[in-house]
Amino acid sequence: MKIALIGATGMVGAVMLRVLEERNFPISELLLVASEASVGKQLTFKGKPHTVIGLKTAVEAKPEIAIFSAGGSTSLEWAPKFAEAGTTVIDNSSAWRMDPTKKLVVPEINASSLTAADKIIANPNCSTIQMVLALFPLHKKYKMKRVVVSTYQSVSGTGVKAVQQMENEMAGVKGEMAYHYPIHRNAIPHCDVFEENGYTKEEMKLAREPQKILDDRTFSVSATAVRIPTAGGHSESVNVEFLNDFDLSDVRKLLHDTPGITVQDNPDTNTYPMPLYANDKDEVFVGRLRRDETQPNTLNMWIVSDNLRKGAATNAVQIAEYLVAHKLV
Ligand code: 2RA
Repeated sequence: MKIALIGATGMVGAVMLRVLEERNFPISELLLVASEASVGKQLTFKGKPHTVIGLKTAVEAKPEIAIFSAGGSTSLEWAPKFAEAGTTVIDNSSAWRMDPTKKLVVPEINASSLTAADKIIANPNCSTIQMVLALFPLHKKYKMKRVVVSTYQSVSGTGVKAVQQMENEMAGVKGEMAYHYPIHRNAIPHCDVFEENGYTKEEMKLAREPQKILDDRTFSVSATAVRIPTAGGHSESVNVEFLNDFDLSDVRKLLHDTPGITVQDNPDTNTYPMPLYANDKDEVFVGRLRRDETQPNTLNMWIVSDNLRKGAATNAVQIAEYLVAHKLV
């Protein structure tokens, strides 16, 4: 399989390379692609040096699959060019997610909707993936009516500059600011940019993407996204009201039996998910399961996952694995 990695020099690109190697993805030729400024750089994959190439060269090489982690504008311009050349694109940006002609895929939920005709496939937003995977089995059985989610998002979701700002501030060193405010010892209720309605783009991704992934517009999501000084992953406090009542032990079993989910939930032993321990793992960790005693049919849960892995790189590679396994490329 000839595969191109667009954005190979970025944070998600680096994790993508690790995941491809860990999962022994069947690669006959790997094209590492980045902006013109990075062309010629050497990156290592499976112990071998690879020279970074430009987008035009990569399109002409006609890879079977191109995984993009290079921002929305690059995806909007170049994904159609790869698709026209016969390449199947898996895109990590928000560019194609809400396009009605493109699939938005979490493999454990809706990979079966994919066909060979899907030449541009969107990877959902990291905070969406972990939430919707945990809600999926419960929605199937109890039917969601309304979700209220508050996120506690790692600086790694913003990128290298934000991680560096946090580390500089922790060390008492002045440096470039990724955020308007200090992040060390702070919580910033502002992820991405504000929209007209007073919500941020991050919050509207959480409000809009789950309905497309679950193919169900009968439930609604209200979100507050907050940036906190962690490095290991995103955490989410989710309050979900169902149309039907549920049994807590059945909720636990449904989650336990869902591929990709690990339940960590025992107050007696202080067992619950935390980003420090989710870091560099592929699972979505769920805990703090408890009935909301203030209203019927409503559950509280705590969801944690590494936003660079299942939230981005691993989900994209799993889509690629599905395409190969089902001979769709
Ligand atoms: C964030 N989900 O965490 C967004 C993009 N990675 O900033």
